Amino acid sequence: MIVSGSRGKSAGVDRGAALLIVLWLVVILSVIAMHLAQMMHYEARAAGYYRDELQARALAEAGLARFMAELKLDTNRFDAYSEAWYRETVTAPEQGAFADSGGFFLEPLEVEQLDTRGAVAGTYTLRVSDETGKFSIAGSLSAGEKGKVLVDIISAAGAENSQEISDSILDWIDGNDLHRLNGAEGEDYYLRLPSPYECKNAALDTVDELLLVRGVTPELMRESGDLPGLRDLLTVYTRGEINVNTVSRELLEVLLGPGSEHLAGAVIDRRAGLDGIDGTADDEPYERTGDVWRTPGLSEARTSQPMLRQLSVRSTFLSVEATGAVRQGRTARRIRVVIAKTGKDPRIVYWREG
Ligand SMILES: [Ca+2]
Ligand SMILES: [Ca+2]
Ligand SMILES: [Ca+2]
Repeated sequence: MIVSGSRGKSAGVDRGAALLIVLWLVVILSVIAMHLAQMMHYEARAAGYYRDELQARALAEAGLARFMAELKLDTNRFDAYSEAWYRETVTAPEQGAFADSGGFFLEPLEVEQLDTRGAVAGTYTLRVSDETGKFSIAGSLSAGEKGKVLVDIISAAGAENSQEISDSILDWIDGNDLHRLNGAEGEDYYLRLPSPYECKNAALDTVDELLLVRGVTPELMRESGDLPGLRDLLTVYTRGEINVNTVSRELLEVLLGPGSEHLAGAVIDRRAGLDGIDGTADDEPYERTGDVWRTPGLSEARTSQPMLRQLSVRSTFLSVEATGAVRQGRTARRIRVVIAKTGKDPRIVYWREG
């Protein structure tokens, strides 16, 4: 009896221990299951983000492809924002735009892409600016002539030390180490900075490289209020030709010289048409360079302003920023390109994503 009694007791203890072990196992398995579920949730979310990014990028590429296709159809001998490659892809006239913008600030047109179920999957928007509407730092002018224009352009962008910045830019791109009166070279400036670097002494690859030059600030590079930024006024792509159909009022005034606001206004008013807006159906772009010189007062200005000889009616390089967006813009991808419009077919000469 005693034996069977102790047996019964020990069986009870065994059952208790087994129950405890089972309970612990349940707890441990639950923790593992919860952990796995959480990991799957995170992975599903990461896959979702990845899918959104791929979709957004594909939309940006689609917008770009659409633009290139329209550009290929352009076979006439002048270029303006009133042409199909701009109006059909970049801006809807009814969306309105600001006058005097030279086309740079037009409201972008959002093109909705429909997925197979008919729900809106995302949008792409394009912003285009004509590099031929800007002043070329790489142009073939003499350093003296270039410097004169640069001083005025940098002043137009709102800088007070424009002579110093202009000299420093010319020192940055010229091949020697002799600094101009207000300039800066490696030995006397850049190599003495807390984080020193060499003066490039070679041509610029992008306009943003100017941020390395003494005196050039991020504020000066971008437009603010009524002031244009150096990005809107300068280019490294063209050889100096300037398209009168896309040049901004600010740059045209610099090229025409002091007191030329009326003359610049006459040119811009004619090309923008009755509504005063570039890139709309009523525009009257200059189709031949000869037409430009028929503007009263412009031929006379040409003799005193040699820079005006660079005016043309064609675009040779265009910058395009294509943005694809999904989920009401929560995920967006941007592609920036520069397109050469010089040969038979347009071709991309610069590509940057991010
Ligand atoms: Ca054209
Ligand atoms: Ca130099
Ligand atoms: Ca117009």
